[in-house]
Amino acid sequence: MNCISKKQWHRYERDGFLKLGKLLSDEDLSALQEEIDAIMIGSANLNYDKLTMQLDSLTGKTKDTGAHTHGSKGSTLNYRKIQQLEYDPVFLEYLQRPIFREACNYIYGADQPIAIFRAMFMNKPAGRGTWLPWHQDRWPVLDRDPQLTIWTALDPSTKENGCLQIVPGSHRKGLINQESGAGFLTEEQMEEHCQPNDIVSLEMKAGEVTLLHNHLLHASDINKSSQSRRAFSVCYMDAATKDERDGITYPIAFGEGALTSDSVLMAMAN
Ligand SMILES: O=C(O)CCC(=O)C(=O)O
Repeated sequence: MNCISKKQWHRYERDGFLKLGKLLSDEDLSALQEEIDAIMIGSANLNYDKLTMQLDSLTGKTKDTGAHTHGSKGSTLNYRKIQQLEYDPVFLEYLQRPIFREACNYIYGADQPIAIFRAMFMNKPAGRGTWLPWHQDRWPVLDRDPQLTIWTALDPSTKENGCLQIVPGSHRKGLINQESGAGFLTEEQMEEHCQPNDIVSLEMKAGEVTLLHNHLLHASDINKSSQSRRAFSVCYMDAATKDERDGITYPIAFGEGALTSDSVLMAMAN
């Protein structure tokens, strides 16, 4: 039985996003919150060299964020971004939920092998955070564009603490910054495509999940509140996607060779 109806998919195709509501029980939400805090503090049972971790900026400006490289940058909750979270058994189990397989089946075709382009924690620490400019999720190193990101609020996500801002329907414009091939817009393109009347603040309760088309224009502000804005976002792609850089392959979420908690524990030990 499918969890996502045809009517919902119709809305997704029209708007470029679809709120699925609260998929995490309070217990499961606490488990993810505790795990990410343990990772930041340095007490998680992990090989930190498998993760890439970036500290938040002190100024709210992207240019002032720390290096986004492998390994811990110290025991603090002031991280901006942590990637390769598929190598954490708690996050792996979550991102392999059947409803996410169902979404991938719809987008990429039934039972198509699916890779994880990015399993990412994105944080706006209380009273801090960094402005993320308007962009589409697109990477010129890939031979085709991934289509689907699934974004889970680990805290209430509000205008005050830097929730996602989106331009509904903008995915239908295709790639806007053709010249650079990257997803970030120029000043002129922002002026043209992101007028205040076009923008919707995607507020969500903790534990709520939203599907995002990767070409949907989105941005997020700094956090002006005392509530952190933690989120987990996973970009799922067709496993046949090739990265033009030498030696870069992506782990499998669904299909033959998919990561398991055992394979992750082994990878962590090496
Ligand atoms: O969480 C955010 O503020 C933005 C995340 C984002 O750009 C993404 O998931 O692609």
